[in-house]
Amino acid sequence: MSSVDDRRDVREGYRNGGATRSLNDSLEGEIQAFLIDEDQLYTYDDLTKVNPVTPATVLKCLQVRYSMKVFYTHAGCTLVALNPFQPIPDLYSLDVMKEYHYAHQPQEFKPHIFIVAEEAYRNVRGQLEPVNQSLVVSGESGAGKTWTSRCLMKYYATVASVSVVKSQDTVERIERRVLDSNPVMEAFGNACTLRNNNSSRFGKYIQLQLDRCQLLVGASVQTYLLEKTRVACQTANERNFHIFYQMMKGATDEQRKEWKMSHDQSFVWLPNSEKTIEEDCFHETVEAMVHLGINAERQGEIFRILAGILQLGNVSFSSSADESQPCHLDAKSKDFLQRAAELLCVPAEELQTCLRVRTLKAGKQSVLKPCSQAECSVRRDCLAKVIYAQLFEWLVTFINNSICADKSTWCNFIGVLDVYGFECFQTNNLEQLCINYANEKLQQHFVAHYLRAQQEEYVSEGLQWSFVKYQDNQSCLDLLEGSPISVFSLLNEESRLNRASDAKTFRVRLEKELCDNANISWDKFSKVPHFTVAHYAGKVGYQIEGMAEKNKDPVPPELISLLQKSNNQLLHQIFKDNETESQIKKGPGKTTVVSKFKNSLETLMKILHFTTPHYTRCIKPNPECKPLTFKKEEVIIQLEACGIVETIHISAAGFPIRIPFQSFLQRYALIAKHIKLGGHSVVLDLEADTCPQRYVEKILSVALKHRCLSEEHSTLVHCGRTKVFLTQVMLDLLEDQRKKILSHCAFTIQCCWLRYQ
Ligand code: AOV
Ligand code: MG
Repeated sequence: MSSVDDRRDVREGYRNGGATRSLNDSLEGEIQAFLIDEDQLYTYDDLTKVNPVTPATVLKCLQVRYSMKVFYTHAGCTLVALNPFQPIPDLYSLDVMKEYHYAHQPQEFKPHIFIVAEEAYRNVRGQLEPVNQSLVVSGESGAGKTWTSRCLMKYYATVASVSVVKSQDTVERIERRVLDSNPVMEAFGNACTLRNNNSSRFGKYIQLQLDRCQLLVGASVQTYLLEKTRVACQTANERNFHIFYQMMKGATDEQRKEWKMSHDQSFVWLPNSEKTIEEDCFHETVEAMVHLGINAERQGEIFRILAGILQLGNVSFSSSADESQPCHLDAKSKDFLQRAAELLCVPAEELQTCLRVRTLKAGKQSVLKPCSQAECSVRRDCLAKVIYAQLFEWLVTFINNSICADKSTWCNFIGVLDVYGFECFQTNNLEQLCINYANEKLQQHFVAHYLRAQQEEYVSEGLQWSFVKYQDNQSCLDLLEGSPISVFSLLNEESRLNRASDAKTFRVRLEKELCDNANISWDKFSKVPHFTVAHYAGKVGYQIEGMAEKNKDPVPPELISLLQKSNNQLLHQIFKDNETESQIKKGPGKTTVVSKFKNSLETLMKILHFTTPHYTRCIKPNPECKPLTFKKEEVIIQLEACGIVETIHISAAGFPIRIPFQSFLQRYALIAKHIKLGGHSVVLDLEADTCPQRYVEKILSVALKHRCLSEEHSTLVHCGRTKVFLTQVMLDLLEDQRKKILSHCAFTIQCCWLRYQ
């Protein structure tokens, strides 16, 4: 496994054309030049206020704030969240939630994830029409995405149900269920990795459904590609999914007996069980399952299936002397296999045969062929993976049925996206390729939605604007998913070929077909065939061996028919329709892992596109997950990778608020109308002139002339071709003026009315 230093070298090397940067040189120099008002640094709530904006100054500002235990900082339109790696008392308490929720201007409060939450909540109502919102939480593994997503969900579960109209009981149950979906999904879908003790091994987009009164009435979850390989194969120093350890540690004696899990029993698929982590809490998971409506009987079925998987992991095969005979099982393995069959409620004999003998179809005839030792192990692993993955899917469907509101009861949603973070290990395979591809897609969404769109709009609206350069990751995405030739298309082709995949030939093919793309490279002297992709967050080398097979993800039909015979009701139900499903889906290239993943991410991107996004960038301040430890080298890499400095530049120089001319006139024309010039009100003849831009300019110049706005303010607003571009300061000023005039009008009317009386 890679050491953290390995990883840093890889990533630094990438950004510096191969030379390892020393932070003590250039960067430190820049920081020194900036140290003048270090005392004040912690007060910069928004990095756009830091002057000058350079990677060094931004880094220093965050470091000082972190040392003062200030973990959130705005960076223009994004929020930067530094992981404290220790619980911070009262930071997320009910009182704090209320403070932000009831604030007139939450933005004036200290930066917090609740500002983002509240902004999205208020935005749902929209200025003209309600708009769905998406909260996109990104960052590398262990940066704090899942934690942040939980905070967001808790916030809405609290503030969106305070003024309850319906019976207290109904609402309490629904929020509770929505929140309870977290521990259950995390128990089954998270695991301890080298990067994070509670690493999400699946992606999740949860839509919180709001009714007309903006109350939380339900939710729906979409999950993305669970890393099911982990069930049967755990890399050194990593663990299997939490749920197995929770069972092992939390079971009662009776359950232990039922699940054939005695204290002294060790399981091959349960490595590092001596390590105790916070997430090992069986009781909490079971309680949450109960709240979600999973009854005791169903739970029993689930846990027996999981216990069966563990037994299966202890079965090992040894090759038989006679090749025409199936592999040999020693007495112990036979025992484990027997127990697995009992727990999975399938006939033991048939299980044995399925694992050791392949059925080849030749026309209408079937031929039985003994599997090699390696093939037997692959089939055993495959059985475990298919059971676990389908069980997870069943669980997600169950949760959705339990928390989803009827379509007629909700009208808008706030989506929270929490996917697995960027990963780079010493050995990376299809799992990492998919995870990093998902992160590339999100980065592209950010670049397209914010960096590029914002600048293009300035130009198209005719504003004076000097372009800020940013790292566009389109070419990396072209490399991975583009058409007609890309890593994915070649991989799919390789998976479709019905031959034992040859890693070396595949590598040569990649090299030949993709040599024009600068984002891919090869170390020709490396012993293991691999290719290296320059992702936006760093270079990652992917091992080719086994990739095409994993992408194909074949499940021997014998295994499915075996599971369909199970007397475990749940297992039977899960696999009942499996065959028909696979027949429907059949079609070239449609069923490979990357194709399915690509399609599901494309659907997600479409949803994100039609919502208003809010970005939170979680930063991991040190790779060891140590409390309150800030390592500049680690942070700077992440800041640069996600384009924080560019974001700040664009935000600082930009005008985040845009109001179409017509709306601007409707709202602010009264400012100019009510300014008295030489004792007379200014009359703006809005009907006579056809150019709305001129009216807007007139309003602004009148306001300026009459000192409602000062010269200095005039730089805070620009007229484009169709919209007025403003800074927040300018908007606040205009709103103040408007309010003053309206209250003055109200007062005048009241006086007139009294006089008239
Ligand atoms: P991730 O979701 O970004 O990684 P997590 O949200 O699981 O990372 O965070 C990792 C750990 O950091 C958590 O288990 C907490 O112990 C700690 N942590 C994060 N945020 C906070 C916070 N605001 N306050 C206190 N502790 C925090 V991955 O899922 O691996 O990409 O695939
Ligand atoms: Mg996570």
